[in-house]
Amino acid sequence: LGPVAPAAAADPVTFTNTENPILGDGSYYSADPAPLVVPAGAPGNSTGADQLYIYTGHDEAGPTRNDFIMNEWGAFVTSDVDAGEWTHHPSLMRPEQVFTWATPGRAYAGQVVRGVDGRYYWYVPVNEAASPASDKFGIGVAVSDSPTGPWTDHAGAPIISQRVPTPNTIHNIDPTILIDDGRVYIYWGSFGNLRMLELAQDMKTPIGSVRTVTGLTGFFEAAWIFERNGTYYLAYAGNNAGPTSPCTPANYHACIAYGTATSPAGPWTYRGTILPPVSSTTSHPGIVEFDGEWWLAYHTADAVGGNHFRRSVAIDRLEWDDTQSPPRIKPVVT
Ligand code: FUB
Repeated sequence: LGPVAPAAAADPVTFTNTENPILGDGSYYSADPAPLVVPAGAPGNSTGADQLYIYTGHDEAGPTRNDFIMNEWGAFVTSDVDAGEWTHHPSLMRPEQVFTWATPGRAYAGQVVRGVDGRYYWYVPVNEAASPASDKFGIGVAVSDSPTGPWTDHAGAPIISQRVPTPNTIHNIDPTILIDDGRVYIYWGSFGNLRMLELAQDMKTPIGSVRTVTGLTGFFEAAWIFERNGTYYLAYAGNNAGPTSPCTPANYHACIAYGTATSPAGPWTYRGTILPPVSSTTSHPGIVEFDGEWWLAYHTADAVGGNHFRRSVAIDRLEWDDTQSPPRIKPVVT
C-alpha cells in the first residue's frame, strides 16, 4: 500500500498500511526510528487524539550504492498503530537548513524529545564543516514549538564533537535523551563506544564531565534510553559477528539487545536481546509507550527494492515479563 494522495515532495502524504514496513512500497526509504508521543492538546497537536511520531532518517542511496546517502529527516505520524493510518512528513529538517556550521548530508540517527519547557528538541548527528578532525561528526540540537517544525539551531555549535565539550576520539553519532525528574541526560556513540553526559535544563549546557557507559554486552551503536516503573532501560544495536556478540545467529547483521540500571548513570546490567538480526546489516531500536501499550520501532531492508542502505522502518508490539525483577522485555517475534 502506498501513498494515496499525490503531493509535492516535502508535503505530508497520508496512506494506510497495517503491515511492516510502515511504508514498504519502495517509494521512500526510512531508517533510525525515534518515536515520540505528542499528547492531545500539546503544542502542534490539535487533533484531539494522542499522536505517535516516528522520526526517521531518509535513505536516499541508489540500488547499487554501498554507502549511506542521507540528506534529511522526516516522520511518520499516527494516532492508531493498528489502524495503520499514517501521515508521512518526508522532509522536516536538513542539516544545512538549521545548523550554519554543518555540511549537508550524513543525516544519521537522531531523537526528538520535549524539554522541561514543553518545546521540542531534536538532537541529531551532523558533520561540522570547520572541524579539523578526520571524523567531523558532532551532535547538534534544534528546537521548535511544534513537532513538525520549523526548527532553529538551539546551541549555535555542536554540543558534542571531537572538539567539544571535552576532546574525545569517538564517533559522535546516535544521540538518545532521557529526561528524568527534571534532569537531562544524553547518551551517544558508535563502534562499541557509548558515552553519557548530563545537560542543564536549557537542553544544551554540559553539567559535569563525559562518562563512559559499560556493562552492555556487545554494544555497537544505536542506543535508546527510557525508564519504566523506576527501572532504566538502554536498548542498542548489538555487535556484529564477534566474540562478544549477543546476537543469535551471530552474523554481520546487528541484533537489538538491552540492559537495565537503577539510575541513569548505571551501573548497567546486560539483560538479553529484544530482536534478532534483521535483513539490513544495521539495526536501530526506538521504544515507546503509546495508547496503553509498548512498541518497538526498528528498521529492515524488507521494503520493495530495499537493501542495507535503503532501509525501511517497522513497528511491533513490545511485551513485558513483570514476573522478573527488574521486569524484562520479551523478545519480539517478527
Ligand atoms: O543511519 C545511519 C547509521 O546507521 C545510524 O546512525 C546507525 O544507528 C545505523 O542505523
